[in-house]
Formats: sequence, structure tokens, C-alpha cells
Amino acid sequence: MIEKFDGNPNIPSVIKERTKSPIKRVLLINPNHGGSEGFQVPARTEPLGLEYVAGAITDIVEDVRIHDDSAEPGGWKEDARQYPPDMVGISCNYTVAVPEVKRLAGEIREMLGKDVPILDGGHAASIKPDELFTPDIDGIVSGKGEKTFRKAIEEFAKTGSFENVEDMYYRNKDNEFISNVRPYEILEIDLLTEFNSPYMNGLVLPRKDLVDRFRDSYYLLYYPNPQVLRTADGCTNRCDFCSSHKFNKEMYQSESAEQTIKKLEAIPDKSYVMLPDDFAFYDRKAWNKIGDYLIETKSKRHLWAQTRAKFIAENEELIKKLAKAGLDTVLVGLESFDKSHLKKVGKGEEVDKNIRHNFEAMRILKRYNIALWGAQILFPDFDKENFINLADINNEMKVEYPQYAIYTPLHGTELYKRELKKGNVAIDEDPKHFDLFYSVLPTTKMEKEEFYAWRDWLYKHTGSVSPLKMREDIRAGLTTAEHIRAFGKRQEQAYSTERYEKFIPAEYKPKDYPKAIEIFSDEKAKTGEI
Ligand code: B12
Ligand code: SF4
Repeated sequence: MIEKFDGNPNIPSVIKERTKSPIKRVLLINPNHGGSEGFQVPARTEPLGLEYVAGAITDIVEDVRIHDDSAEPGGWKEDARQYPPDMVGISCNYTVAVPEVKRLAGEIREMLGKDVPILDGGHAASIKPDELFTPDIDGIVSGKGEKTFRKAIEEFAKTGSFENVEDMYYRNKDNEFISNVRPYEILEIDLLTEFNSPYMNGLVLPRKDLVDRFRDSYYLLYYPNPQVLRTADGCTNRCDFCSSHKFNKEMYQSESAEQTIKKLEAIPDKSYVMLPDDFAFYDRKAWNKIGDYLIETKSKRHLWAQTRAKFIAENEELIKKLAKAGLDTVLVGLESFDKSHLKKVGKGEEVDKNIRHNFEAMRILKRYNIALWGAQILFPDFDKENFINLADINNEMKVEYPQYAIYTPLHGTELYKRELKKGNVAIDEDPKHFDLFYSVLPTTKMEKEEFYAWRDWLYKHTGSVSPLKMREDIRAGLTTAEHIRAFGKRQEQAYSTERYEKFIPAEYKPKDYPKAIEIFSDEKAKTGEI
């Protein structure tokens, strides 16, 4: 049946086949995250989840596109004009992005009309779908999207409905959202970890080519154009402030060394490669092989990864090999150096061990010249002394990239449940405040603005990446002085705030802890000093 396009009359009208015809063109959109300025300082990386979803449907549609709205806001309209999609999928990994996803869905509906279904998926959409039960969204894919989105396309093409698609919330004829999501089922403990997982090995490779047009706007710290390569899904830890292990149904699955090597081979040498795995290198055997491959082929790729302090402390030989293979920076959840605060995040009996592991991991990383991205928590009961002590430890230990996240009961976490049980009606539920840069819980020792001022102070006065390393990175072709300055500027913009001026006493303002990044300042660039 041929039907006239019924979208916004201002947009050129398009004639297309409708109803019983298969879905031919799909547009996938990564939204602008909607987080605060601090959210943008460390990273903007490619939307790997959408690339996997695109890979999974490539053989059943004529055309699939990805538009990254965080790189090119509003640019999806041009894609939609040139290649009017039959279905649109929007990603929602972050709670902070929820308002933006709703706004985007409204705009898409207005432009394309109600016949083009709009689906949503991703971490935040799966953990708290009801936030997205709006008239402009027709369905939400829960959990990993590859299989479910494929099925959604096939079913909609056949029946015009999502009713038979497992693991989806869909809208019925009465416009109510119905859940087809299978109940959360936790496997036996010995089935929870699977190395060389057939599921992971069997995934269609992500369509990285679809985001090539946005690559110039991606960055990780001061490295331009990072390449994201996932090797494992899930985590064996159960931190009570994290929903990641829940999303992965408490499972840990990693792909074979051969699969990772195949993906690495497709990434140009001298690339900065980010592993988004929650717990990298856990399959020691596989990573020994991958390390050997990188060393033997004299790879110039540099790797960024997240792993656990305990793992580093217990696997020095592997870390040494990986350093030789190009391991450059590691994100470790140090959480806290303070025992009473560590207990709060569910590390009760293990507190002493945790602190020991943190220090041991820091020593090992330094020994092999691997930079540390130390993720730490700012608790709402912090006073001035806590902030000052934290700065001292970070500067003493020369943590290259400290990250200070405010203690936040993210949706779907044990911490959130606990806060609700405590009757904490004071949780600020504004989704825009769930980027760990706001305190959604009341701060108890100082007003929130003052608390944020001290957080800004921490960022301004810590961070120890050395100029030597920056020069080496420039020489290795991984970055340029311009990108280093851009990183410095993002930091300055985010943390040189009015509240910093207002609340931080003069004696704390002098630059006690000069940052290497300043060596790459605009003035020095002009005078040719760098
Ligand atoms: C890598 C990562 C980062 C990186 C890079 C982020 C970036 N912006 O580029 C870094 C370390 C910088 C980072 C920072 C932060 N992160 Co982060 N991050 C991740 C992590 C570990 C992996 C994401 C990933 O690449 N996964 C691999 C891909 C393949 O999977 P995926 O994206 O989930 O996609 C699949 C499904 O979700 C689904 N899907 C996704 N989109 C769509 C769309 C459609 C239409 C469909 C059908 C399906 C679908 O299908 C995909 C394929 O299976 C996740 C945790 C996790 N394991 O998911 C946290 C996570 C997303 N981050 C989180 C947070 C809170 C942050 C921070 C705000 C705070 C922090 N952690 O300190 C900062 C923000 C800074 C910033 N600028 O982004 C939270 C979000 C929770 C929430 N409710 O908002 C998560 C879930 C971790 C957690 N602790 O719970 N992060
Ligand atoms: S915070 Fe990190 S270590 Fe803890 S459960 Fe989440 S992913 Fe695992």
C-alpha cells in the first residue's frame, strides 16, 4: 500500500511503502547526554552499543545509519530527510539523558509522523523504563539489544506490533505500556563466569564504519579519536552503588583471545584503544595471549582499561606484560581511602584488605609506568577536612587522573533500595541530577553549593599527569599539544566556577599543586616553548 507521508508539512513530503512492507531503513541515534559540564571533561566516545545493534540487523534491512547527536546536535534531521527511516532507535544509557531522549522522540515524531515507530534501549532505559513511557515512544528494548531489536523489526514488519517480542515494553492499542520482559533470573554461581563465551564470540562485529563521520569529535582525556573495543561484559563484583552488574544479570562473559585479536587487527596502529569492559583482563590466559600478540607484532596501539585494584595487586606479572604491550591508563574504583566511608559502600568486612589492595595496585601501576584514573567517591557527609585530606592523598600518590563522583543512589542499585527503605524521601529525583556531579542526597556538613565548590577545588588542585608523558605521547603520534590544551580548557571551564570563587577561602586558592597541563598552555604554544 502506498500512503502519503503524514509528518510535519514543513519537511519535504516523502512517498513510501507502508504497513505490511518490511522495515527497510533504520536510523539509530545516540542522544546528546544532557549531563553537566563536568560530565564532558573526560570523554566523548563512539556509541558502541548502537554499533552492535546496527551489526545485528545489517542483513535484514536495506540501510542502517547511526547519527551521534552528542557530536552533531540536530544532524539526524538531515539523515531523516535523505533516507527517511521506517524505524528509529534511540539509545539511553544514562539517566541524565532521559529528558533529552524524550525531547528527541517528540521532535522525531513531529518530523516523521506516527507511522514510524520509535524504540528506545540502553542501560538507563532498561533499569527504569517507566521514565520513558511517553506517547512518542512506542517500545523499549530491555537489556542487550542485538537479538531483541532484530526481532522487533521482523515482528513489526509482519504484524505491525511488538506484542510477540520478548524483553520489550511495548504500547498496546489502548496506548498502555505492556511488559514482555522476562523475569530477572540469576544463574547458579558457577555458571556466572564464562570465558571464551559462545555468546560473546557469536556476536556480529559492531558497525564501527557507521560512526566514522563523527570520529574527529571523539576524545578520551587528551587523546583524540579513541577506538572503543569491548572484550567482556559484566563484573564479578557487587558494589551496592552500581547497576552495571544487575544489567548483566550478575554474569561475566568474555570473548576469546582470537576474537579480540581479530578486532585489534582492524584498528589502525598508533590508535588509542579504550576497553569499556567493567572488569578488563579477568581471563588471564586470554590476556597473556593478547599481550604476546601485541608485543610480537610491535603494536603501537595504546590501551585504556578499567579493572579492579585486587586483580592488579594479585597479577603483577600480567600487568607487567600488558604494560610492555601498550597498556597506558587504567581506571580503578579506589572508592575511598577512609575506612568508615568504605563501610558505607558495602565493603564492610573487607575494608582493610580493600585499602591494602588500592595502595598495592597504585604501586604496581607506577612501577610499570601505567597512568591511574582513580575513581573516588565524595560522600554527602564530607566536610572541608575530608576534601583537603583527599587532595593530599591524591597528590602524594600522584594519581594522574583522579575522578570524584558524588555518592549517588543510581536507579536499580541496592543503595537506591536501601535509601528508600530508610524512608529517604529527600532523594532528588530529577534525572538531570544523576550524573554524579550533583548530590541527589542531602549534604549534611555544608550547603550543596559549597560542597560543589570544594569538589571543583579538588579537580583544580589534583591530577598529576606528567609533562614528560605528554611529550612522549605527542612523539608517539597519539595526541598533539592542541588536544592537550583542549583537555585543559575543558577542565578549566568546568571547574573555574563562580561557586569556587565564592566559597573557597583565599588561602586555598593559590596553585599549590601545579598541573602539567599548564605547560601546554596557549601562551607557551605561542612563544614556541612546546
Ligand atoms: C565505558 C563507560 C564509561 C566511559 C565512557 C563513557 C562515554 N560517555 O563515552 C567513562 C569511563 C568515561 C564513563 C564515564 C561515566 N559513566 Co559510564 N559507563 C561505561 C560502561 C562501563 C560501558 C558502556 C559500554 O560501552 N558498554 C558496551 C556496549 C556494547 O553496551 P551498551 O552501550 O550497554 O549497549 C547495549 C545495550 O545497552 C543496548 N542498547 C544501547 N543503546 C540501545 C539503543 C537501542 C535502540 C536498542 C534497541 C538497544 C540499545 O544494546 C547494546 C548492545 O547489546 C557502562 C557500564 C556498562 N557495563 O554498561 C557505564 C555506565 C553507562 N556509566 C555510568 C555513569 C553514571 C557514568 C558517569 C556519569 C559517572 C561515573 N561513572 O563516574 C561518567 C560520565 C562521564 C561521561 N562523559 O560520559 C552508569 C550509568 C548509570 C545511569 N543510570 O545513568 C553506567 C551504567 C555504570 C554504572 N555505574 O552503573 N563511562
Ligand atoms: S562499580 Fe565497578 S567493580 Fe563495582 S560492581 Fe560496578 S562495575 Fe563492578
